[in-house]
Amino acid sequence: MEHTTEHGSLGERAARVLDRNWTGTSTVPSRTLYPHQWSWDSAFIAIGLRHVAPLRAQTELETLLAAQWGDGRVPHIVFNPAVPSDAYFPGPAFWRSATAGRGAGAPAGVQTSGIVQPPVHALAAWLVHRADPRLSRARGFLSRVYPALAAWHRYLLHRRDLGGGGLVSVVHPWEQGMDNSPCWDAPLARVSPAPARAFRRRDLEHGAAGDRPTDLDYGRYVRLAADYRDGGYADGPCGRREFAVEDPSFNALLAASEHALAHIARELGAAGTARHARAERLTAALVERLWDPEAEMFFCRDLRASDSLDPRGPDGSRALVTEYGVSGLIPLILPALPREVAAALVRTARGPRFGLGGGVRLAPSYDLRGPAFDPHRYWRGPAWFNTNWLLERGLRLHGERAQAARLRAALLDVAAATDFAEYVDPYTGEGCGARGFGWTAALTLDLLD
Ligand code: 9YW
Repeated sequence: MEHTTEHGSLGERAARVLDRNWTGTSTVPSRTLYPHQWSWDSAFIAIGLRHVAPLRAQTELETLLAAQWGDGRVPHIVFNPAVPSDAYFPGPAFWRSATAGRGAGAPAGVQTSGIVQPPVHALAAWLVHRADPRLSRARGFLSRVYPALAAWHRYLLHRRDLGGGGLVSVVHPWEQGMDNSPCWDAPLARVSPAPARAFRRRDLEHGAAGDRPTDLDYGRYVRLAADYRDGGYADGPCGRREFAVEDPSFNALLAASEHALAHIARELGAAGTARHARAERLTAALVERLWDPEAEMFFCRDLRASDSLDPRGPDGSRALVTEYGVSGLIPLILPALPREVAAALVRTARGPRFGLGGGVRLAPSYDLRGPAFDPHRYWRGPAWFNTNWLLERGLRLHGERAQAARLRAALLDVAAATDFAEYVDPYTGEGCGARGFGWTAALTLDLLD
């Protein structure tokens, strides 16, 4: 399809979205729904911005990392002080980073949330550097971000290996980024929701209720976040969580970013070998702990479910949440994935649950045949651009060129037709949620390159 209209080429339109969403130091995901800086959004946005504004791409990541906490965590939201503090819930008054996060080293000069999001940043930093190495070297970009990225990974690997098996756990569904995925239904069912009168949702003023998480889910999100905050955002032995899940996508992105950190280290004159080895260990741990060879899928591991089970006994596998979320396909981005695992994952992606072999425009966020599938409700079915961009990369990496080319073409068509929607109906490509969405525009630019 020709991507030029009377409004300019698709690339120009995408660049205009990023211009409109730029605040001067970072890019908002959406002017209406999400008016602050979000962590993994910024990484994807930088990956696209590098093609049209490399300096802004570097600044995007530097702004985020300037809000890093003393313990190494990179917060999932950095609040823009110019935006009214009640524009988004939960806002700065809920998280109270400067006071509640003091023990964990929250910065004093900026307000942030206290949870994290997937570590796509080292991968983004490496790709941003490669887009304009001369500018990057002149500004000392990599040497400035490297220590922060290394501390971020250290935090995850040392403070968040709650299962002791070499993988990171998320302690809130928002940390993994796919907020209301059916993968969280079982682990969340144990959490008693905060009463509806205790908070006011602002998202429903900007998005259709049928496209958003339910009130019951929101009550549970608020409860979990408030408990974490009230415990001083502590992750140590005394910070035992009600919700702790090892997620395939989060850990795969960490491994991919660890490979990227190895490249960065080499560029800076150090050996990257130890980092590559760590990325390979993470890949091996993913396969050992989350891969189900019969199902040909990676699943989440619910650590609290395994508490009551003997992990060595036959029931240990019950701790796997056998819901087919798109998260379970994302390890395809890993170069060290065993060949038979990669081949099986491609079969699953092309099969009836995700439909890439035929039947959908883009891969859904959840099993087309699953009982909880809903083509419009956020992460319970709709297709998202960041996950499909990752799948396109994974397919290419593992030699599935024709499948990757089809997916790339579909992504560009759907982005163009929906004015860069936040997410879409996987069957029809009909746009849902916000328009002019940051990572949709950015990843379009990246695919056009
Ligand atoms: C919310 C900003 C964020 C994304 C998440 C997505 C959503 C925030 O928006 O969460 O209020 O639900 O689920 O992945 O980073 O785009």
